[in-house]
Amino acid sequence: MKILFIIKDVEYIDPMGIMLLSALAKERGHTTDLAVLSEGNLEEKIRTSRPDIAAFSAKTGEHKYYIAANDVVKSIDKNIRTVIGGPHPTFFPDIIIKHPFDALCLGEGDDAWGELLDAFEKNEDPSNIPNIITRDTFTEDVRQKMRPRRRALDDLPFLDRELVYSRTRLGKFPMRSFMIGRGCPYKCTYCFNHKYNVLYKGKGPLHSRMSVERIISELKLLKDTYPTQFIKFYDDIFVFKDDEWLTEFAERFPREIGLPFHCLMRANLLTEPILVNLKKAGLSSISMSIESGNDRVRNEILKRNMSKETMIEAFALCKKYNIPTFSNTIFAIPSSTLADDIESLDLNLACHVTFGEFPLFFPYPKTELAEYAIEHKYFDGDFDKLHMSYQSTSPLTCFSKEEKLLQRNLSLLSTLCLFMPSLRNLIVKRLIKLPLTGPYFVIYFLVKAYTVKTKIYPMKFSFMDTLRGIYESFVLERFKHTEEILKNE
Ligand code: B12
Repeated sequence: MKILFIIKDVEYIDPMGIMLLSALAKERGHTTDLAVLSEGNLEEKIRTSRPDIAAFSAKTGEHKYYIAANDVVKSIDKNIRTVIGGPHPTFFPDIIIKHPFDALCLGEGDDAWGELLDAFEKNEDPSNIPNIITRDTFTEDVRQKMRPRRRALDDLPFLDRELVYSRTRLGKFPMRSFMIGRGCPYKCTYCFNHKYNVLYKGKGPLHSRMSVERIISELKLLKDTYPTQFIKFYDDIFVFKDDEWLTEFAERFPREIGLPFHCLMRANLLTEPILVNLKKAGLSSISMSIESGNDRVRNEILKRNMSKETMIEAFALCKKYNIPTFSNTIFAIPSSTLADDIESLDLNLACHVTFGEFPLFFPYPKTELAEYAIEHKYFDGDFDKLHMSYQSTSPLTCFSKEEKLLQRNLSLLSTLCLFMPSLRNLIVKRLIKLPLTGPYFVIYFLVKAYTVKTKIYPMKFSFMDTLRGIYESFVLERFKHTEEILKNE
């Protein structure tokens, strides 16, 4: 069969979900193709590609583009089977009741996807396949549909990067994304992981990862096939402890791959031996989230369970080893105030964070904090209204229009403040009050482009590629920071 993956757009991170699903489909002898909605030629693509199946992988916010694209597919040929999976439908399976998708995948799709393709090929009813639901078998209690978590990650095929690299600018972009494992045992209330763990309760370990051998074989092939200067490991937490796996990784990765990399860590897990091993392996920069500088908000509302001191020490350790840091901090959290957001900026300053982003809290389906926001009537539960990016305006009703302007301005200017800490008082006392969000966005963009390129993901580009990159990332960032107007609204 021919499968057409439909994605909204490409950013600078590889869409690993569809790359994996494409590889799995090819293993079964199917062919795959890609349509990118931002190119604006979906109808033509469907008519020329003539797929048997159209597949969508959806996060909350982008899901609405896929609902609209599904309508286009069905209007052209209702016999094309359409399937949707990913975090949004996993936690909002009702989407299959409201919209004409033929199947929906809950949670991991590695095995369910293959079985679904077999059923479609044989014209069989896929309803009984674990992790798959159809309109006829929709149930509120999706837990009973779940198969155990996949532990054997080494058996998964290498990502089909060609699907995306041959058709988009990612082919030439020399930073490649990779995930070595799955799962996170922490209970942060804004993140999908704690609910994923409830969905999979009793169905396998909370975290699994690939062997070093498996990682190195895939990255070797990747490096030999595509221009590659830098690896971004995108696991929520790259290492949990200083163990044999890490020793082997630190010894083999520089020898057999020899590329600088970035990974994500949790401050309370970062010890000196772990950092020394990561640096030996080629660590070039690291992400560690601060999320909130206020103890109540961080530990009671977000359930981060981490002290300020722990974070300051972890960032100081990175400074000691000369590793630039990237931090994420959430502003406009339910029950918080602007003073809390300023306290968060101050903790970033105390940590001497190299580059930071300060998105606004967005409720994601079924997460504890989204339920809290709905319960307190700060959010009406209509996820279709959400902007695709949490860097736009707070969707909560508990903040006034004036407060939202201050939050946005502080969010943009905090990135500048980390770059020039002496501006802190001017920003906090004066600049955030001015109606200059447009110019602040331009400043944010310039600081981000410079710091990310020189410190966080240092790579070499030709003059023309640098210009093109600046233009393309400006367009992407502008979209993330502005209110979107859907054509069909
Ligand atoms: C990499 C990543 C990104 C990349 C995405 C690149 C891309 N185009 O895919 C970037 C940085 C751009 C990104 C952006 C955002 N992200 Co993000 N991201 C991730 C991350 C870390 C890994 C996703 C991944 O590639 N996993 C590896 C692949 C193999 O797994 P997978 O995609 O989940 O796919 C598996 C299953 O889900 C399933 N499946 C998925 N799709 C489909 C489709 C079909 C047809 C089938 C059958 C099965 C199936 O099968 C796959 C194999 O098992 C996850 C966290 C995580 N640990 O998963 C967050 C995560 C997906 N992101 C999240 C969010 C919130 C965002 C943003 C909204 C944040 C923002 N900046 O505003 C944006 C949204 C942008 C957008 N395009 O919509 C949330 C989503 C929550 C939700 N309810 O949707 C997550 C879960 C993080 C979290 N902690 O909660 N993200």
